[in-house]
Amino acid sequence: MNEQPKRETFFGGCPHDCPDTCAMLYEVEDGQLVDVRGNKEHPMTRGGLCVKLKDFHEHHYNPDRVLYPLRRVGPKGSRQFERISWDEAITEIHTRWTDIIAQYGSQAILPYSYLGNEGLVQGLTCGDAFFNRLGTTVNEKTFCASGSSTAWLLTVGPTGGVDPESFVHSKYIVIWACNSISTNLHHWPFVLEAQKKGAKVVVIDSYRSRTAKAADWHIAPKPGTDGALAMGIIAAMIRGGYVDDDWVHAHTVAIPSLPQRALDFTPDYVEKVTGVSAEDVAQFAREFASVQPSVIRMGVALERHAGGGQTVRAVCAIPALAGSWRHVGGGLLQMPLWEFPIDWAKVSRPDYIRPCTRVVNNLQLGRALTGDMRLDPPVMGLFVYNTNPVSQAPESNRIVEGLSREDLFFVTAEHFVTDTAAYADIVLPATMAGEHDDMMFSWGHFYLTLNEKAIEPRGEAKSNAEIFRLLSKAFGFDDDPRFTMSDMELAEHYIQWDAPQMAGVDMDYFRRHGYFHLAVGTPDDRLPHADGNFPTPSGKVEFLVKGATNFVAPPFRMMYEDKQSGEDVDPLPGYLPPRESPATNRKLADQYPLNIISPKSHGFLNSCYANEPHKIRGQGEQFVLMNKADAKARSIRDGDPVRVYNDRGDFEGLARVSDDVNKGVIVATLGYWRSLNRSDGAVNCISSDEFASLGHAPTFSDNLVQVRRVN
Ligand SMILES: Nc1nc2c(c(=O)[nH]1)N[C@H]1C(S)=C(S)[C@@H](COP(=O)(O)OP(=O)(O)OC[C@H]3O[C@@H](n4cnc5c(=O)[nH]c(N)nc54)[C@H](O)[C@@H]3O)O[C@H]1N2
Ligand SMILES: Nc1nc2c(c(=O)[nH]1)N[C@H]1C(S)=C(S)[C@@H](COP(=O)(O)OP(=O)(O)OC[C@H]3O[C@@H](n4cnc5c(=O)[nH]c(N)nc54)[C@H](O)[C@@H]3O)O[C@H]1N2
Ligand code: SF4
Ligand SMILES: [Mo]
Repeated sequence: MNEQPKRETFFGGCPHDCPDTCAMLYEVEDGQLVDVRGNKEHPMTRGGLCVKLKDFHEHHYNPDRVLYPLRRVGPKGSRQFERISWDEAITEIHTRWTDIIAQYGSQAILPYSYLGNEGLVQGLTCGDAFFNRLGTTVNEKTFCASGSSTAWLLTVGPTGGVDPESFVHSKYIVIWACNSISTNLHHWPFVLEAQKKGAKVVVIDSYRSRTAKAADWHIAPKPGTDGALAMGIIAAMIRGGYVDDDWVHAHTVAIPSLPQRALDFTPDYVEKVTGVSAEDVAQFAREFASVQPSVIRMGVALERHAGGGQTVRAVCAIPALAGSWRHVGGGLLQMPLWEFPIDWAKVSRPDYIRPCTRVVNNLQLGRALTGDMRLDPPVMGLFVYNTNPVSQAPESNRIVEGLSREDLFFVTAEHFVTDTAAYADIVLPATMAGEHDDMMFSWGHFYLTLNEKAIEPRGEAKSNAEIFRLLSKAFGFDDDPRFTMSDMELAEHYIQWDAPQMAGVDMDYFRRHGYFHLAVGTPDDRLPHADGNFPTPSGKVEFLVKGATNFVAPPFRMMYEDKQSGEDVDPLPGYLPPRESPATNRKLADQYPLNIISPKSHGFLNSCYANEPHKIRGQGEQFVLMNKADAKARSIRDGDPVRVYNDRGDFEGLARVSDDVNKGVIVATLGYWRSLNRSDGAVNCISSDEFASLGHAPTFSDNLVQVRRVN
């Protein structure tokens, strides 16, 4: 008689660096993952997964996965590896690092990670405690949102802002530099519901994205000029008499200095800088103030130019001036992250950092490895996990040059031999989400989500946390119980269970329900700042901050030194122009006249899935979106192969000629693997590793290039 296969269901949370953090269910039959679906009961993510994750169970069985520890046998980058055992791998890492420490000191080792896995246990900072104890260089992790977070903390403090689910109550919704339909899909139904009830949806984006196409009104400022636009809106609100004076006087700091500065932003000047007409600016100011509740959802892309932080501060002023915080569904949504009661110090253990330890930022890996940073000691050992810098970090040609160094001992933990892992001396096989335990916070909603191990790891894959347990044991760190806790124990250890946001729930609650909406008010009644109560020093919105120095917000930098860079912050919000634009760098623009923006691909999650043929088919080959006039001037027709280049590098793609983008701007989306593109290049070959003004944020929208047809 045939026995029915045993079917079990486990709770999951999408592991990706995506604001949605979908609640999932793993379906397991006879130890095999047979399906992964969205959890229909989850109020925000409602049971649908995106195109990237719709076959997530099959992703676990991808035949290209790294399943065993590998040692390089060919030249760096040749992708020639031999299988070795875990014992051999850990012994070799221990021996090589011990030698490096003896010869150069422990700071010659550089850990390098990001949010490729977003879990508390397996994510961003899961190796920090180990590396801090070892005494390595500290890795500052500011790929994303550190500039806007710094601006946010300075202006409104660590508040979670508006609940994304409260948007159903909004009457005027502004989505600013965010392509929700691709990048924040599960927020979109809430926007649509409001729209159906009569709300106006405005998208402010430098090109006509999918989301801009679905909006009632698309405003298209030139890349990196949003600060001027925001200041222009503030000025128009003041000129038009639309400011909610009572609320502003009670709950903000800076009147009258802000109006004084704003009024310098004359309608003509703003129109000239941003390309947005003075009438549109005035209309926006009037509508945003008068149609309440009005709300702004800020996208990460707002920070990606020289003046990114200042831009975010200026945008933060708009709902305050309009009195939007008075209403449920009014105010600002940046990252709900700040409400999560997580003890980040327990995660990354800054107490182990030795005084005067140096810091290397993620965005400047190429400089660090090639010697341009003049590091003493040089980086001799590199450990990369949860990130794919050759694809995702700027100046990627310099990174490849650095990773090719014969004297660099490079270890990575990965799912695939990515364009970064191709250069590794040792590749360690990492588990996928269905194969390990974790707890997911979210930067797009207020739910904590449990991720249960549903199946045994394939091959010999181990979770990141397990890899760091093995390394801790090799280095004799297991005297600290933190280094021997299981993955689930770590999850429990990191949460501040007695915080009011947890409302008395415990781990058992998660085992029964899978997720929990933090006790921060419900979407129908959350009204955090109707009466001020901002978690700033004054308790008010701080348009004016005196004596602040530039800093990087935790968790991007784990409280190492709060105020490290020392430059003073401009006390008022304002407009700091892009470094690379025809208006600000004429000489560079003569050679490279086009501003490129490189937003997220609809069909990839950063560089994940960009190696799967069916996902590449869905997303389409690397394209370069350009305006008809720009194409014509270069004899480029739709579909032609083109090369995009500047002094930093080049890449090729197929031209897509369209009115969706204005003259002078081109768009090429991110994630494509350069090894799979038509030339050995992708967008980050041309992007700059200079920081933005606040929070050491990247400047991916602040790059000039030229384009020509490839024959
Ligand atoms: N499908 C998909 N979803 C993702 C990701 C992915 O790779 N793929 N990645 C995840 C991650 S890590 C993040 S951070 C989020 C990011 O999600 P978003 O915040 O939506 O970021 P982007 O898609 O990079 O850019 C959003 C929009 O900003 C526009 N933009 C760029 N520069 C400017 C500018 O200077 N001014 C204005 N007004 N608009 C500008 C772009 O044209 C783009 O349409 O998405 C997450 N979700
Ligand atoms: N030009 C340009 N560049 C950008 C951006 C842009 O808009 N434009 N966006 C920036 C932003 S917002 C971000 S967040 C970064 C993202 O950059 P990355 O964090 O580098 O993003 P991913 O491509 O997702 O890389 C994650 C890697 O980690 C691996 N991984 C996933 N889970 C695990 C795990 O559990 N263990 C281990 N060991 N490995 C795992 C995956 O296989 C993948 O190779 O890119 C930045 N780069
Ligand atoms: S990538 Fe984002 S939208 Fe897709 S399943 Fe994961 S959390 Fe949901
Ligand atoms: Mo990101």
